[in-house]
Amino acid sequence: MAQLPSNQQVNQLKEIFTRFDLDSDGSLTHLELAALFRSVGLKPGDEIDTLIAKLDANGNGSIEFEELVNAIFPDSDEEIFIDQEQLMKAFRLFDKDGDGSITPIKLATQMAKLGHPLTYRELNDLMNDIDTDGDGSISFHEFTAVFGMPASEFFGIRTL
Ligand SMILES: [Ca+2]
Ligand SMILES: [Ca+2]
Ligand SMILES: [Ca+2]
Repeated sequence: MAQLPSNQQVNQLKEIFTRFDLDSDGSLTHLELAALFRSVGLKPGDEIDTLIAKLDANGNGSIEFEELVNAIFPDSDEEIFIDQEQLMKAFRLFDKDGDGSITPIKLATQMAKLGHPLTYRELNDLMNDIDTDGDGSISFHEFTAVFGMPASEFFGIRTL
């Protein structure tokens, strides 16, 4: 059985990825891959096209971090990507004004934008579930606790 990548391995890969993602758009293009090839002493050529064709799972012509990880650790699970950094990104998605808490209104607004409008009752239930200290808003800590569970899919966010 293949080993799942450790967080450290994923982080190392992320570092490499970030270094070569020259325009920081979250994907490696042909040009950026060529730079990566040169840095490890390989001559970029047709191999890059072959590589892209092989790794580009969603067919958009460039390599996203997930595609790179899936290629290097084929048995890795998506859940591995829900690390602190990504949780923070997801949190900020809801916390539009950046005050460090998600109020019911912010939650409802963003869920509607994501195509999952909530009824008043659903919103209430959700708040009750997540707002464990009962102060009426969701802190990052509370948010993290929920995303650590399979219920994360409830939000309709898998990889950001
Ligand atoms: Ca890029
Ligand atoms: Ca792609
Ligand atoms: Ca709270």
